[in-house]
Amino acid sequence: MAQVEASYGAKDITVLEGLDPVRKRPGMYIGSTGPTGLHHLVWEVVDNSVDEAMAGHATKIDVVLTADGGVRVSDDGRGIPTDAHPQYKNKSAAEVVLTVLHAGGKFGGGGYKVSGGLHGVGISVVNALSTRLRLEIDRDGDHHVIEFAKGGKPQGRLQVEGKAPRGRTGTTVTFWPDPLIFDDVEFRAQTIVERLQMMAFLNRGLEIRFTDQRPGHEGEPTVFKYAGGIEDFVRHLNASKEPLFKRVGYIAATEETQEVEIAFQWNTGYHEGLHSFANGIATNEGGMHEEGFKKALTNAVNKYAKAKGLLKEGKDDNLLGEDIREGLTGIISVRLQDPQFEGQTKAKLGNVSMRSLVERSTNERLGDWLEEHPPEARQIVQKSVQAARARMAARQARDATRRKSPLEGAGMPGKLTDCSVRNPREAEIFIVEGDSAGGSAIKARNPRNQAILPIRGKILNVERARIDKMLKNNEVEALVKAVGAGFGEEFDLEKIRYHKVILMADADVDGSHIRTLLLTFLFRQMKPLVEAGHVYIAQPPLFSTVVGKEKTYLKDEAARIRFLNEHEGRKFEFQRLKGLGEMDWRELGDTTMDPTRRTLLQVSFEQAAIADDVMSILMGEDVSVRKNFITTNAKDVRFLDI
Ligand code: 0RA
Repeated sequence: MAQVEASYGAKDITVLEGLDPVRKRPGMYIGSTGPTGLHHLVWEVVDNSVDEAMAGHATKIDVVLTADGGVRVSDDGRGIPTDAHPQYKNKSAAEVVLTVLHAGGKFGGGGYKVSGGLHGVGISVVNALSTRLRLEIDRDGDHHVIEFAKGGKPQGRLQVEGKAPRGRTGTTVTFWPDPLIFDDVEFRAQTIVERLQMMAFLNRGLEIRFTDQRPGHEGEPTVFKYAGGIEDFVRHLNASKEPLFKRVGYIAATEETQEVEIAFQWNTGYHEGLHSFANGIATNEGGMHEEGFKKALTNAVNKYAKAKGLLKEGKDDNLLGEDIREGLTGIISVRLQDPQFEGQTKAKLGNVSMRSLVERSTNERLGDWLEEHPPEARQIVQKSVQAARARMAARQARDATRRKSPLEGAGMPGKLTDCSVRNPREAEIFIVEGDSAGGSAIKARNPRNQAILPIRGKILNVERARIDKMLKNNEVEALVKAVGAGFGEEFDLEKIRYHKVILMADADVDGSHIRTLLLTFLFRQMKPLVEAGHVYIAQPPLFSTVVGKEKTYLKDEAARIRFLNEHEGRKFEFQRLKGLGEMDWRELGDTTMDPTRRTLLQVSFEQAAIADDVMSILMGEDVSVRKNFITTNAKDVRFLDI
């Protein structure tokens, strides 16, 4: 074979071992035999085609969930080599790739510059775990086909079955996962679509098409193709937010066998949204590429701000990385030979050489970018300065609170009517909307173990408010002090003064609003409290009616209907209770507070996780996104409105 640079054939495919172990211990190869492992098969096959695209030989990948439960992945690359393999005299290289563990271009020398790596267990693993696999290769003008039965047993040899369509080269793999191996062989279209979209973003210009042909799921093909690559990715991530400026920044650098590409844009929010990838694999634990970027970002922005006199001396002399990254949406994508994935979930890039490449190139190019885009640069600095000031103010506020109440139980807010019991396990606190309801609750409570904290009117919008502003709010400050365990990163679950924190508000719109705000605050600032199941929602009854001379309360519509059934033939007038204020204190105690008669709704962490998202949209600044969300997700939001 001629030694040209891209020459790569059967001889390069090295062989390590046979297929049997895969069926014996599937988990060792694909992680699990649950849904994650099942989808792993798809990633494995798609990754091979993406590698071919990354090497510059394929432009399109087509993924189909077939009507008969299979997955078909085709590409328009060079096609897996069909010539004889030197180590396996009468087998084609394609057969070897499909039947020998760890055989494939990735293990040879001159094949691809870079490859997925993490998922690179080889298509042979997919073959081993399928009941049937069909490989079709268009190459040298011929259409080659080979089929494998259960466990990857070849059914005959790779054969030419007619001509390839004119000029076409490429590989098509269709496989049917083995139901004896997997708990369930049903693929989830959304999981696949999301990942394909991510791959399309990370591989600028690559067209990835997905079609679901399963009965009952049939749909139009979804096509992902991004001429803007990771810049489009950033736009996509910021689409539901308000960008600080229109332009998406982009820097790229290549050095020998490694390259980096970064896209970034700030939004007006406060969350950091930095996502990094190595060879197209998400590195959720960060690593050297992220470290290099963060260091250089901090350095470049500080340098620019100082050079332009945008930092007031003495007041804000240094912006911290966290200040600068507030509201930053960024994608860091690196490609390198031999990526080292480390960390708990093998999602942290360990290659040290990446840190210096990313740091050097970011320092240089981000510096240039800031110089070339003065309005954007100024906005970035201004936002960072605000974040730095908020950070310092929050610290001062925290220190002040600590000085005032160094010991637990000391310095309780004036509005709190505390209980007498000292054991937090027995103690509960009702956060009550409105002073009048607060008054009733104080009368109705058991003073031994029930504390009351009235909260008045609208507390502020927690999602939009910064920590320093939030703490200055009297209602929030009272809540933090009463619970007694701090907030934010310093929240200490061990110190909570009540094991039940019960939100009690009206069943109307205002009540729902205050409940949502309080939940947002608790989710964001006292997460462990929610996680441990200490947060509850009181359920005041919705209806009352009179039977004889006695007033009866009914929890909800279902209870009202049950009541009517039980009193068949009689007529009742129901009063719809709007406010806690409409009940006298005895009624409030009997229906809503007395532990032997009330129903409390425990806020679960799953709800919390959803609510966290839900609320950032509900409370966020983008009205259209919010409206759209409420109309399309009314179901999920409902639980906040109990
Ligand atoms: C080994 C060598 C060559 C290509 C491939 C593997 C290859 C594998 C897959 C898997 C899915 N699609 C693929 N496309 C290509 C290079 C062959 C040459 O030098 O022409």
